[in-house]
Amino acid sequence: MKDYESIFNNFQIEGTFLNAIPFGSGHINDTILVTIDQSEKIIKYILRKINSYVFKEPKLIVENTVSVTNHIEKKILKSNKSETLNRTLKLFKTKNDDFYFIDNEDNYWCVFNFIEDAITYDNVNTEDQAFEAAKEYGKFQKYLSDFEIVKCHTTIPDFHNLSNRLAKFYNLLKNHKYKRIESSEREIQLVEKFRHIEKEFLQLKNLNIPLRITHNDTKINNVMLDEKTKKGLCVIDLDTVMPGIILNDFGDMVRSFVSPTLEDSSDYSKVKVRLNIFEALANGYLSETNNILTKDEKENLLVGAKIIIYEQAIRFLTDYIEGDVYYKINFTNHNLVRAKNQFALLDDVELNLKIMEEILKKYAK
Ligand code: GN1
Ligand code: MG
Repeated sequence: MKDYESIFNNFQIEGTFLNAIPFGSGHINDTILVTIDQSEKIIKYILRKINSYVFKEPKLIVENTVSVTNHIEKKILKSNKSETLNRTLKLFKTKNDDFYFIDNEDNYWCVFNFIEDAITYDNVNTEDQAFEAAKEYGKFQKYLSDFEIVKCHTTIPDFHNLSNRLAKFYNLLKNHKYKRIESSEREIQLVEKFRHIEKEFLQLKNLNIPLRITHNDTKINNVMLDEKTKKGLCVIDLDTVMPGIILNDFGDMVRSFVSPTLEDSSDYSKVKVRLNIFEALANGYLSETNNILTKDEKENLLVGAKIIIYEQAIRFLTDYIEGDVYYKINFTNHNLVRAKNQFALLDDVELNLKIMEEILKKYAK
């Protein structure tokens, strides 16, 4: 185990270190909850190690996070909601005045404030949760709608480029060193079955779908709600904030909100679209963004959902075949289970597409 205390001591934070425990359910970075005694006051912080296999230039992630959190802070100050300022994300500096510390193994570490009296869910249970979480992502998009794209780095090129993901996947299948290809036969057929989604992805180029600053990981557990009021509080996990299209953010919300199951549940028959949850999501998100989205964006939000779910299935399957090099796993076939789950969800989205489109039209005006 890392010596979290000595890493944490590099930051400009007073007090006595009490303890550090792993926190949250991210698949990529390590997140640690640190507790400090500051003159008899117990204060918590989030210590985060950036995964340098995934993020080739961690410094750029930190730069993006600093500029995005500063931009949001200014917006909050302007909107006279300064009481919520201490409940949005903020990075702390090191004693060298940097926003990151590099350890002797070249790992990058950051420290954030811990947001008190807030909750995240791994699963949506109620329509209100879906509404509030989606509204918060909508607000995030609104805050960033005037952020200059050129000032935001693309930290993972082609992150949501479906064609690239497919090309990598089919390349992998040509390589006989991967023994897991044999145990993935059914899922490989499923990649083929949904291949029509790539056509829809490619057609987006011809539409008025502008590049914006997007979150790119709008899962239900990346948004915090106020523990008491249950209202949206703030969007977290800003590592993948970069130029992208809004369809991906809408898509990842659909992917992680609508099913009653977790993304790694092997109870595939229970993986379903809950239409009432979808409606609450659409209502919440569009209540903030309806005025800023183009007609083409609004008309293709569900294409975004199909693309993201399909892409995620391919990514999990790719990682399974490659031998679990990307996502953290808790058991041997974890990535295969995740892929199967996402294919089941994609099936149900396609089945419900017409009715989801009708619902969406009520809010995307
Ligand atoms: C990863 O680490 P986490 O859980 O925030 C992944 C996302 C996936 C997600 C699937 C940088 O996010 O793209 O959608 O897992 N992040 C990266 O749950 O690849
Ligand atoms: Mg993430």
